[in-house]
Amino acid sequence: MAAPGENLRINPERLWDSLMEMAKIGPGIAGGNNRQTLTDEDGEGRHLFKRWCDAAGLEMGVDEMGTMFARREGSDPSLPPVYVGSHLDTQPTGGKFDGVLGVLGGLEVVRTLNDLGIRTKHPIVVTNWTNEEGARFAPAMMASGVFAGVLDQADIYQHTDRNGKKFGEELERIGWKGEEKVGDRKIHAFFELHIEQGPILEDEGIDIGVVTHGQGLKWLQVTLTGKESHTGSTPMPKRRNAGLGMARVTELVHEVAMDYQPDAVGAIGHMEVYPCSRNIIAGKTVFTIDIRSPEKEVLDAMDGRIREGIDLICEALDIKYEIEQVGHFDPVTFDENCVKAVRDAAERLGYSHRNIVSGAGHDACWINRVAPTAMVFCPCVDGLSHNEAEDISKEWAAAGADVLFHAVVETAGIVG
Ligand code: HGY
Ligand code: MN
Ligand code: MN
Repeated sequence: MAAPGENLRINPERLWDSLMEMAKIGPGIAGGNNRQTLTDEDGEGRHLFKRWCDAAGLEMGVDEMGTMFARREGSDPSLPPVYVGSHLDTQPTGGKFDGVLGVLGGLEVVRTLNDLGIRTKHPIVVTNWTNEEGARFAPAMMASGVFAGVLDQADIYQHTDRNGKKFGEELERIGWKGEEKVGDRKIHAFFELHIEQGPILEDEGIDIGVVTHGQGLKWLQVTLTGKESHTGSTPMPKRRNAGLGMARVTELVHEVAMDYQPDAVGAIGHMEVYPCSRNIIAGKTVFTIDIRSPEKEVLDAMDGRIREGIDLICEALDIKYEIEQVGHFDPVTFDENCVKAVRDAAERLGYSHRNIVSGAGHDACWINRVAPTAMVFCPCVDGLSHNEAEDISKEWAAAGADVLFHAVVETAGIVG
C-alpha cells in the first residue's frame, strides 16, 4: 500500500490535552493514577473514551470481557480492520501514560484522518483491552488473553480480587459487560503504541523503539504455611516462620535472576503476611514471583531452580508450600511486515529509531498469536513506570503517535 506523505502528522496538542483529561480520572496520591480495572474510576474513564469516540463518529462495540472496539468505517467494510490500541486501566500507583498513550494515540490517528478527510480501504478499530495490568485481578493482559484463546473466559469470570470480589460480577456492576462473543473479530493487523517503561531510548537519545520482540513472563503465586506463635516466648529452634521463608525466597529469586544476566529479571512485588501482628510469628505468607527473560529456555530454567530452592528452604524451616502459576506467556516475535511498517514510518518521518525488546508484557503479546502485530515505543523519563512519577514529553508522545499514524494508515491503505 502507498505510504502516507511524510508531511502527514497528528495533532500533538489535542493528543496531550486528551492524555491530561483522562489523567484526571482516578487520580493517584502522588500525581499519577489509580484507575484499576473494573473500579468505578475505570468505568468513568471508559465513558470519557466512549464520548470521544462518539464525537469522532466511531461505532462502539463491547465484548463479553468488556473490551471496547471503536470502528471507523473503511471504503470496503467487508475487509478485516486494522486495530490500534492498548489499555486504560492502571496500576494502583500507576502513571498517566502506561497504556493510555496507546488508546488515545489510536484515537488521535482517527481524529487526524477525520481532520484530513482521508478514507482508508480497511476499517480502523481503536481498542481498549480490559485488565491489561493484572494488578487487581490476575493474570495481566487478561482480556486480550481470552481474545487470543489462551485464557478461559468462564474461569476468568470467577477470578477474585483481594476483597473476594469476582471479575465477572465487577464487570456487570460497572455496566461494561458487552454482548459480543470474545475473539470472533477478525484482525488484519494490530499496532500498539506504548511508553518503553525502561531507560534505553532516553539514555541513547532515540525517539522511537521499533519493538521486534517481547520477553516471556511467569507469575508464580506461592503460599507458605508455618505456625503462628509468640515472638517472645517461642524458642528459635521451635519456630515455623513463614515470614522468614518468604524473605529467603525473595533472595533466591534475585540470585537466580542475577545468574542469567544481562537479560533475565526477577522480583516479588506482591507480598501478604498473616496475621501481620507485631508479636506473632507469621503463620502464613502469600506472594507472587515475577520472572522474565527473552529466552524461553532461560525462563524455564529459572522456574525450575526457584521451585527446587523453595523446596529446600521450606524443608529447612519446617514449613509447607503451594505454588500456583497464575500468569505465563513465552517470548514473542512480532510480525516482520508490521515491524517494517513501524521502522519505515520512523525513517520517513525523520525520527531516530532502534530495534528493541519489550521488557514489559502488553496486549500485543497475546494478539500477536491471532493477527500480525507490532508495537511502537516512545521514551519515558528515567525509564520509570509503574510509579506515579511516570512521565514523558509532549514531543515523545507526538513522535510515537506520528509513527503509529503512518504504520496504521499505510497498512489500512489510503483511498482518498
Ligand atoms: O506486567 C507487565 O509487564 C505489564 O505492565 N502488565
Ligand atoms: Mn501497559
Ligand atoms: Mn503496566
